[in-house]
Amino acid sequence: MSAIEETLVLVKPDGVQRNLTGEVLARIERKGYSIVDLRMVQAKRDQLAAHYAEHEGKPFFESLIEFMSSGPIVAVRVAGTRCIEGFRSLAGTTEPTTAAPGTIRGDFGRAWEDGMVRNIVHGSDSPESAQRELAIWFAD
Ligand code: RTP
Ligand code: MG
Repeated sequence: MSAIEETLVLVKPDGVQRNLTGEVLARIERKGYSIVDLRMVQAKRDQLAAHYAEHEGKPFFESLIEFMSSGPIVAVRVAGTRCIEGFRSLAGTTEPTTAAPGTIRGDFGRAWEDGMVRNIVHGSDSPESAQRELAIWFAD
């Protein structure tokens, strides 16, 4: 039997700015996962650097941090059996142009002229990532 997991979902600045927060939350709830906690925050650089530590040094790292600081984000603590993998499936693949229709990124994301990947949501990719990331965004 699989244990109930928790995962971190972020509605990124593009998702908040386009009024897609409710859409993302509705999809989480319709899937059958629980929203356990939720907050809107203006991300600080040190939080983003910690959150995206695995990407430090990559060509897109600085622009990613800048994008993620460009407006408020919504951090969501989500619970459910196998919800880490389940939310990644709801989100779709990283690149929104080719993300499958029916997924959040496939339905609402697209390419932008500046080449920046704006893909509406983040979801933790493993139990270890989930615990590490939840501690960053729900620190107090
Ligand atoms: P996330 O962590 O945000 O849920 O996305 P992901 O697992 O699907 O993708 P990941 O490889 O972890 O990349 C993190 C975020 O960095 C931006 N990115 N830009 N080549 C690029 O310009 C590029 N590659 C990644 C995206 O915002 C991606 O979601
Ligand atoms: Mg990732």
